[in-house]
Amino acid sequence: MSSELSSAARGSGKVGECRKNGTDKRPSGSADVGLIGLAVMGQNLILNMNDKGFKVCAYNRTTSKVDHFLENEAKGTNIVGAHSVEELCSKLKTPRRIILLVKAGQAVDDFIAQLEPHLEKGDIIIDGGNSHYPDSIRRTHELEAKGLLFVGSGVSGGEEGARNGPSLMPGGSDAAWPHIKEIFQKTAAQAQGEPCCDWVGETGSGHYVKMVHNGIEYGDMQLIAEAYDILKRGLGLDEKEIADIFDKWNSGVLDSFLIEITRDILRFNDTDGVPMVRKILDKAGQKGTGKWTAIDALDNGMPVTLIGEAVFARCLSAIKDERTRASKVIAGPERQPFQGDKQQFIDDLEQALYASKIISYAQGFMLMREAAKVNSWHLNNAGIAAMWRGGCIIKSVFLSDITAAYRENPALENILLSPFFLKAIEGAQAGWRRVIAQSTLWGIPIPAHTTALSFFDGYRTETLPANLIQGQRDFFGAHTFRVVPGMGNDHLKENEDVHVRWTATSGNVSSSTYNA
Ligand SMILES: *[C@@H]1O[C@H](CO)[C@@H](O)[C@H](O)[C@H]1NC(C)=O
Ligand SMILES: *[C@@H]1O[C@H](CO)[C@@H](O)[C@H](O)[C@H]1NC(C)=O
Ligand SMILES: CC(=O)N[C@H]1CO[C@H](CO)[C@@H](O)[C@@H]1O
Repeated sequence: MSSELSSAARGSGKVGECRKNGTDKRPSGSADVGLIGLAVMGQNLILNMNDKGFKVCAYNRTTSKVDHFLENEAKGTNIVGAHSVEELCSKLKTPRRIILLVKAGQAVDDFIAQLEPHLEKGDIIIDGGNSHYPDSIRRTHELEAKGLLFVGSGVSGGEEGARNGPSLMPGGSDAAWPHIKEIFQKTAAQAQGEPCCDWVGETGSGHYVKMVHNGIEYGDMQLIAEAYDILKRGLGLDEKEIADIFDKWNSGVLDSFLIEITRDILRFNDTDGVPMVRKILDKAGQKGTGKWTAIDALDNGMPVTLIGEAVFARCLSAIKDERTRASKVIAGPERQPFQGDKQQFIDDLEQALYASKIISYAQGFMLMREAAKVNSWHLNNAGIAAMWRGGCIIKSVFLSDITAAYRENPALENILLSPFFLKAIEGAQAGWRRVIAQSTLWGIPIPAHTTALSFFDGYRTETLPANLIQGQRDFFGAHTFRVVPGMGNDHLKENEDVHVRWTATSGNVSSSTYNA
């Protein structure tokens, strides 16, 4: 319905013209911030900002929604409404701050185009939706070219977070931050007396960090599910016993929202007294943000293996019918009852989950480090960890330790190299290996835990077997290789791409030579 309006707005060039001659001042008003999109998230965020003392102007394309909101949820508040984007813009203080909470994709571009004619230089459009970060990079450049400012902000915590304090991850036009800082930081969740919101960095970095956050969420969930499976099928515990273990873990190093709700889910019975979790079909869904992180990791050549495995584990769960058929045909190892010390094993499992989680976050930060390099972002690592401490699904005590590690050493190459996490992994390592060995013998799949340990063993290894891979590549494809420093000679030159005649029929030229 808005396509006519938006193409008209796009073609008009009105914003540029009015700014060029500098005369055409747009009418402005008294509201601190505007918000477009009155679905539950939008309504809750408005109510939250209102509670924090900001005057919000609400707009929805279906204007009856605005009236309904003002007469119901927003009754008796300072919230005002608008029936058009023009009216919305005229009710805002300058520089105007407008938050879009609409469906990611074309709807965001359409609203930006509708807003442009009613905006002035320095006004700020904030996309709080689930946009893919390349769109936010593009929108930052497009709006800055027109004298406007753009912010792409990750918003995490769902409807509940939006109402009571989400984790907010804004990035984009740096010049926008001083104008939105107070609203954002007051509206966000607070953890240890600090807001779960800070400036992330340039262009699409806010949405990028939100994407990685979601990927990490996939990883945390998969790790917890694997621990549950080990307790259930390995140790043969029931829901209540497992819930008690999660309850205990929730006051230790694993203290987090996801551990807490796992306990509560396991304790939840259906009306007939049967634990609800038993009645839930084991087919996991996904909306794509975990997949985006995994794809981005592949694109950037970063070994973010745990998130990748977490996404694939959901894919494997989804082919339930095929698994059911296979389960009738393919036998695993005979499941021996556990012989050892149960409590020791449960403690080992806590350490295994903790160590694997450290690896997952280390991988996530490695990915952000690479993305920062590729996109010329100056990412605020300590700030990112701090933002995730509260208000969002992955909130945990653990994130305070990551925050501390980056605050202590902002140039920290990898959290695994920080004194705190070196010690943590050292303490966890033996139990971690025992749990993985035992689960493998049981035939219980724990892809996230095993990939974490394999990554760890690879990361701490100076010499990997990639020498052989390079030999194979040169043997069959003349792809060349580099010589180990100190082992060169006159036919194997160091610091050069060299090729060996592996057989009498090997070519004399490397593939790079004949490609040229
Ligand atoms: C759920 O049912 C179990 C028995 O199956 C019982 O022990 C437990 O107390 C019940 N939990 C709740 C929260 O009612
Ligand atoms: C490779 O080069 C050597 C010496 O330059 C020559 O004798 C030989 O025939 C070449 N082999 C092939 C497969 O081209
Ligand atoms: C763009 C926009 O404002 N749309 C929202 C208006 O309200 C309805 C109902 O809550 C939402 O579904 C729309 O997304």
